[in-house]
Amino acid sequence: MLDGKKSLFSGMQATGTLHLGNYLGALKNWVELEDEYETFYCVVDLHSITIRQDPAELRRKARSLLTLYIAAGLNPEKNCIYYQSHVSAHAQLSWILSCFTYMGELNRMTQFKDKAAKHVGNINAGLYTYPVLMAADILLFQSDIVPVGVDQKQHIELTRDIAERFNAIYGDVFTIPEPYIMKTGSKIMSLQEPEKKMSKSDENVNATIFLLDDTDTIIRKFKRAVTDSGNEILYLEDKPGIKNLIEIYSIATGKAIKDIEIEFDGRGYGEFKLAVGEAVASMLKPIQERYNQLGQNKDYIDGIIKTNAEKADYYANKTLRKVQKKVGFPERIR
Ligand code: ATP
Ligand code: LTN
Repeated sequence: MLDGKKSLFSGMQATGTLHLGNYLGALKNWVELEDEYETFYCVVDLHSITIRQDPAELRRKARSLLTLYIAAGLNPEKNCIYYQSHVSAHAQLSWILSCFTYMGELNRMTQFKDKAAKHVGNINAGLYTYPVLMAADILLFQSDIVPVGVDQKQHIELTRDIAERFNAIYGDVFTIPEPYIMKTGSKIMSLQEPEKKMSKSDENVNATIFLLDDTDTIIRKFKRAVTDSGNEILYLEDKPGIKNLIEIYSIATGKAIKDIEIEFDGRGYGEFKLAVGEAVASMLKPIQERYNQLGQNKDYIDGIIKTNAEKADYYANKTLRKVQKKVGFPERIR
């Protein structure tokens, strides 16, 4: 809760280009929450450097991501969209919370295990304490909910544990956040290996639909999507390839899964894949057009970056000051 209104925080890393999983699992759902919540959507550039980045590329990608947030429909007048590195309270609270997080807890984080396995040459302490910084992000804004894909659930559970531990010692300092995960779209699978989630860092480009892919590329990737044995369009657990495509088509068109099965009864995989590709391309087209327009409007984006960082900084520091006082840091003399 912030100033009597429910609040929420979510973020994405400024690495790679956004893909359909990021959009359907997270971003698309964010757009519907602006009236009910005080919202904070962050480009989490501090998290990005847990993997080695090229500085110029990181800056470019961070700006592109922030622009995509707006292009996807987040109104920057209503939603606070900003860079994590512009609000120093994130790093400050993260340090304090790291003193309330056990190594045993961090050892259990599956994202750490996955990333450590992928980057054996650079298993740095930041990669390990990544979830603590994420807890700081969420708790700074007294978030009631955190809209994410299902892969982030474990991090939010840890955030709750840290917040409860802190509150048990110092009183009611933090709101305890709930994960907000959609039933459909919260885990979009790779088009090439449908038992793996769609990911930015997949080496096979055909596995992932990027939000800025053009129509031909999107259709080509869907045509090449790996499907299961058989030829029927049915939503079944043991047919992960076609199940994933049905789910994507359902969200892209707003049609119910049952109706899709009826619509494509007897029509075969080839025809269905083309329909999915076309539906996704037309869902993404307006976002791409808006993204290109916004890219030409430097002053407008700069203005948003400035004013929203100030707003985020104000709320974040309110919580940070409270925490600093609770743990016993001396008050500032003004
Ligand atoms: P990487 O593949 O490099 O680990 P990522 O694609 O998982 O990156 P993140 O920046 O970690 O991207 O995730 C941003 C948001 O998108 C999070 O809320 C995450 O849960 C969601 N998300 C990521 N992948 C998927 C997916 N395949 N399906 C649904 N949601 C997803
Ligand atoms: N770890 C998240 C990104 C992230 C985030 C957050 C999401 C960083 N801080 C706070 C929600 C709330 C990911 O998607 N990989």
